[in-house]
Amino acid sequence: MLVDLDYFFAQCEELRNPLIKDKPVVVGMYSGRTEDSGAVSTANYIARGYGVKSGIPLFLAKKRLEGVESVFLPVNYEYYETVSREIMQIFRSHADAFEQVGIDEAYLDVTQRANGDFDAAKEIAKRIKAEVSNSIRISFSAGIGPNKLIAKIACDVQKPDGLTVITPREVKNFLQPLPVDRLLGVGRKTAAKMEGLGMRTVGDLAKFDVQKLIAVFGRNLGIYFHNAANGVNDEPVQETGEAESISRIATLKENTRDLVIILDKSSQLAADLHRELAEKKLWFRHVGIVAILTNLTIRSRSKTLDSPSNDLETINRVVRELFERFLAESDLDVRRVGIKVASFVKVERSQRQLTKFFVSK
Ligand code: DCP
Ligand code: CA
Ligand code: CA
Repeated sequence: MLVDLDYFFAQCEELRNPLIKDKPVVVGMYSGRTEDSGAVSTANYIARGYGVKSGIPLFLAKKRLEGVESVFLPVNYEYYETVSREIMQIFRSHADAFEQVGIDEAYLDVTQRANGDFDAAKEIAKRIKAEVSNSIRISFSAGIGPNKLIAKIACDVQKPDGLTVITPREVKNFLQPLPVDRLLGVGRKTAAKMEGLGMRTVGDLAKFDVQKLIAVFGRNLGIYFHNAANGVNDEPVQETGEAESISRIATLKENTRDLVIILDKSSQLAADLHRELAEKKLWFRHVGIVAILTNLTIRSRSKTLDSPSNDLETINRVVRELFERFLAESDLDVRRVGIKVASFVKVERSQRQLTKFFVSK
């Protein structure tokens, strides 16, 4: 089963302010340069009715909603993560194996508890829907299929609050008419290439000679495309662990090479990032920076610490060191700055390690 929370960021905003529910709600990533610069993160379904969707510029969204009483809000990622964490806990409790993908999506292996029966799996989905709706008041869509690939595509069939089941017998008819780009891994370029070879639908791809596919796309991709088009996919639902890194990024008010301005922004990011570290009780061994330059190239630098740390001063000190070195090596202005910490150690463990370290010395 693949579950995907409906219009997630916007639904979270409706959750904490139900009064906005009847209006178009647009959540935007404001770049901070001018009042309306930035892009739409997501929008509720009322706003989508006016052609507002993820990725379009905010000024365009404003234009499409001209004269309509609507609500524009900035992204509040931390809040959405709290909501997501609570829901994911519920999802996890209903699965034999659980794999979260991104903030609003997860795969649930329910094979065992449904006894391999698709009607039983559908009942499980209904129970989860009721529980999430009663306790958190958030809706989601679910797709159920014989494997992850089918579940994911099935989930997109009906939204919001959808529930679509594709049994093994239905797989072929379900996939055949879909355009090739509905398969994970088929982007615009690949789709164009396939179209050039006479494949427009997944059915066309399924019938296409696998050796020819391999000749065009290479062995791994060729076989993957062939299998996917035939509904064959045996990737297991993989239990997900802790995040591997935590990062923050922001746009500077102006393009600059001024260390003071850059450090001013990065220390704000560091403070915010450090709050998350403290909350998750994580120690880190790795600090990094990224700089996105005026020509939009991305540069990064990082440093591994001698011993794990959990303090804000360390982050700021290393970030300063890295930016000083970076600016000495590059002569372009910086447009966006980001910081990252990684190689985590859980606090309980690192304290024990540190204690051991002191005792043995
Ligand atoms: N998101 C974003 N920018 C994008 C796409 C998505 O910031 N270009 C964020 C906002 C979304 C969240 O990720 O709420 C989840 O993305 P989805 O693609 O699942 O889209 P939604 O949940 O918003 O809508 P849907 O109901 O179609 O799932
Ligand atoms: Ca979603
Ligand atoms: Ca999603």
